Amino acid sequence: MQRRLRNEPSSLGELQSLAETAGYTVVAVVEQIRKADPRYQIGRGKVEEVARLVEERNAEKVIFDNQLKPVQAYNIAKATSLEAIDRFQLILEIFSRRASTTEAKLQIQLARLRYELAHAKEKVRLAKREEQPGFMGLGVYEVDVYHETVQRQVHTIQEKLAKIRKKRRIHRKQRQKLGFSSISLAGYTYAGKSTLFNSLVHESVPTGKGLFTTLSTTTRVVELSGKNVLLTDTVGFIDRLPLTLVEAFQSTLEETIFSDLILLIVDGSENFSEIERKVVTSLNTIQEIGANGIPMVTALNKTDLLAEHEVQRLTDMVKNLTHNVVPISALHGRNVNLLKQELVKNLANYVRATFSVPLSDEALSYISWLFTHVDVKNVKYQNDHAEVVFEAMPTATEKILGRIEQYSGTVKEIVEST
Ligand SMILES: Nc1nc2c(ncn2[C@@H]2O[C@H](COP(=O)(O)OP(=O)(O)OP(=O)(O)O)[C@@H](O)[C@H]2O)c(=O)[nH]1
Ligand SMILES: [Mg+2]
Repeated sequence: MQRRLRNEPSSLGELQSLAETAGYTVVAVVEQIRKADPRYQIGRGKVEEVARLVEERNAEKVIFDNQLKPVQAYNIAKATSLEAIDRFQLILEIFSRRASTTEAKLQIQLARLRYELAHAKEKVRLAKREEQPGFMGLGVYEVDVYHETVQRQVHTIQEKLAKIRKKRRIHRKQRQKLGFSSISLAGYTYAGKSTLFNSLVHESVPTGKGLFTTLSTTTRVVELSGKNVLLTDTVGFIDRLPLTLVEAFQSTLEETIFSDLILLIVDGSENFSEIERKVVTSLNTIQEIGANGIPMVTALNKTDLLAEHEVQRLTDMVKNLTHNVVPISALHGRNVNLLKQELVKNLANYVRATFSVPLSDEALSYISWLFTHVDVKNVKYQNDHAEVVFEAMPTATEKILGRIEQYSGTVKEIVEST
């Protein structure tokens, strides 16, 4: 069910995919063009029509594309004898069904509780009137007690998440120390991120079971022109995701925030207005999570579904929306090598640095540490000095050379490595 203004686009197609992904069979699709009604979201007459349809088709739930206020959900439940949920609750249902890692489960619980918290008082108040589907059992609570109960649960989950996040941060630091550069896949849900990930790292993370197949991150090493790079697959974006959910996924999305390059995947098999909407949503989400400013390469995916001349035309059109566009087919491996070249080109280059350091116990043990952590190219020992040549990412190089200066060493040369 969607209510919209005449100049607003229909999003019933996406709502239907979401509903099917959540395991529902869609028995009727209803649309109304009018202003929002405070009591029902849709008009009073439309509610009666929906109630008749519910009866006729044996429906089990009413799903709204529009956001429902508790009072609207309550009134619709009363009129149809069914629970009414909105798009956000539907997405939460999908996430809950699919979450497999502890972190993903906690993040979804957090999003659910925050949503609950925002509506708790009003929901309990309504449930005290007369219980309706979706409001069951709430009537026994005192308004403030329920609110506090939910708040306490939120705190507990936040604490658990903080622990997991700390671990993740330590891992990321370790990888940075190793001088690896990192690439994060990003893009609208169902664009083909996991398919591309699998093809680049020769793995088999799950793909394509409806929307939001991926909810946790996977990181693997991939070789690009002889360099080892870390590639991360992560959760997809979607239009109009409330900030509570984005925030709940903050730590999963942190992989994107801290990467050296973002590989944006765009589904090229849809019509251009859909492509544009999804690119814009993706770019906005990237900005929202604080990952703007990171170099970006765009893979225009699923070009196997297009005619050759369409591919070129579409590539040019997408170039107006985003950067460094390469048409590919992740499923058939088409142009994947070209994409790899584009990635290497846009990745901050490794630098080759040479330093000289007086031999001391500390310096020697640091040099041996370097051997296990970065690509050491050469070490020459001369009387009381060692001269070392190594390659690493610019940030790691900076840290290493800072350390060398503490051991009274000197930097001899830094060049971009080839
Ligand atoms: N024809 C075609 N289909 C593709 C291509 N790449 C991916 N797909 C299909 O698109 C669907 C979604 O692919 P996924 O890799 O799961 O997409 P995703 O971006 O990881 O999706 P989420 O994890 O849900 O965000 C699957 O059915 C894939 O088989 C392609 O190049 N061509
Ligand atoms: Mg995926």
